[in-house]
Amino acid sequence: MQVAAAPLTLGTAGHIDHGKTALIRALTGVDTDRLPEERRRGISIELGYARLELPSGRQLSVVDAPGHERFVRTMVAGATGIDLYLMTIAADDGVMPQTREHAVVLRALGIGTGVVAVTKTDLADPDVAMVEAADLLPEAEVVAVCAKEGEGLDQLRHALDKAAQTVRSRAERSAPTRLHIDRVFTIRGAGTVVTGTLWSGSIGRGDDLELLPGGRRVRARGVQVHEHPLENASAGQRVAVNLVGAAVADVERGQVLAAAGSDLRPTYLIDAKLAFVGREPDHGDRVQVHHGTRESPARLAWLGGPFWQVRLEHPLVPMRGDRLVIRQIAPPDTLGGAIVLDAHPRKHGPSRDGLARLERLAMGEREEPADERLRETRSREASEPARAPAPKPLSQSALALEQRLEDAGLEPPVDAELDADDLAALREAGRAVRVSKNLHFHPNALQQARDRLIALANRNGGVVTLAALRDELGTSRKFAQALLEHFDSEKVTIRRGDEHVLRRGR
Ligand SMILES: Nc1nc2c(ncn2[C@@H]2O[C@H](COP(=O)(O)OP(=O)(O)OP(=O)(O)O)[C@@H](O)[C@H]2O)c(=O)[nH]1
Ligand SMILES: [Mg+2]
Repeated sequence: MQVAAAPLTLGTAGHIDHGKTALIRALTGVDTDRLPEERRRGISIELGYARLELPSGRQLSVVDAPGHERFVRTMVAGATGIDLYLMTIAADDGVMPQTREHAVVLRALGIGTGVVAVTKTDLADPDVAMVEAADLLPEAEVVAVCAKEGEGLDQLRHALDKAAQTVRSRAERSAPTRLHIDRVFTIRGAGTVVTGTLWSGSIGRGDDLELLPGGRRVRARGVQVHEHPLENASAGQRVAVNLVGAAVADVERGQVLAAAGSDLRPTYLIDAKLAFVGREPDHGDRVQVHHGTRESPARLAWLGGPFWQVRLEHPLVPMRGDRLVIRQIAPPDTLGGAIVLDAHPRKHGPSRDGLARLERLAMGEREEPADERLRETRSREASEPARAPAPKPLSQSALALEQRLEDAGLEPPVDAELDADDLAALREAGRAVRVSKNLHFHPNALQQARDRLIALANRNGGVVTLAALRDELGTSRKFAQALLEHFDSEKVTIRRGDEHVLRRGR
């Protein structure tokens, strides 16, 4: 008798045009390139979904990722929560940049089980690509296939079955319910539906749930897996949840759907153990951090050894033990990954005690709940953004104002032209920064100004003048003056007469 194997999710990976979508279609009959633009351009843009039945009877949820270098962030969002990978390498092309980058992403996410398909064997001899594949992903079985002629597909199915047997299903681990939302849409007569890979826990009809960040309470009106309604969906598969209590406009991709009243909270600070594939970043570097289907720019503050504090510009919703993917912003590239050790630390730098604690956490040591509560209080006192553990949803007018500030860049309107309440709400949410008595800047604009000021100073022996900064930013004297004073007060620079000197360590 066939015992239903626990659900697992398979994610594709591989360079653009290496045959991921064609292979999934050959295996499942589903064309995951469903957007008109995808069909016209012949490339995948969004994540695609299908169900795959293996020879053993095991069902896999499949997430088909795009390979284009501009869509690596989409691939990361798709790869989050998968249990095993299917990497494709075209026989006529071999290992290419996104083959490598996707391999780095999979490592960073801790996904160590999968199969490599060397594709398009009708076009070239697969031998070279098979050797390259074994080199890049030594743990994986390598199978030569031709999606066009159907060769190698049975062998690939068996290889996937074998790999799946070695993965422990998420449904067997006890962990709080978490689904990282990758799509939001409406179904006529049903209302708002969200989908995602259920990381952990289960979602059943009637469950009380919460959307984070924001904290909006919702209820599951219905649950489906691959278009089949279920009473209860367990972790490890693609799940669609029909929500009561939220309109489509209230939900966004990147939010986390969690059990109501869970311990999950948004955070702007994370202490983590980082691992890089190449050069280590410098203290203070700005990077892009991906967690679940969410991402944010962040500064990396070195804490000693492999430990860093990740200081985020937008909140993420991680738990201890979660994986982060760390990417370079320009030129975009994946630098490595991280394991979350403390999802709610206070803002701190390196210290002997701090380092010892992180080493203990990295070894898997548990902390007493009392210590955690103490730290939470301290973190709320010490860190500005952490003071608002669940940022209130901003009003439409505040969001419009944020857009206006962001669009205005380095020449924002004066406060007198703006709604004071909306401005205060944005300031509280960290989405507007008071720079002088009557000027607020968007944090992104401020970040850009800071980067350019530092670069300018570094080109000029560590010194900037008002005139030089004004020319560098292409803005007026008024704005450059306000920014310089702000950065003096932020201790980026220190004023010496008419010059502003970059502080050491910047
Ligand atoms: N000759 C031949 N062509 C193939 C084979 N598999 C895929 N192709 C072709 O290669 C092109 C790219 O295939 P896709 O499956 O779209 O590649 P992909 O990896 O999904 O591409 P992205 O999602 O954009 O990264 C298409 O024109 C396919 O028809 C194969 O086995 N043989
Ligand atoms: Mg594709």
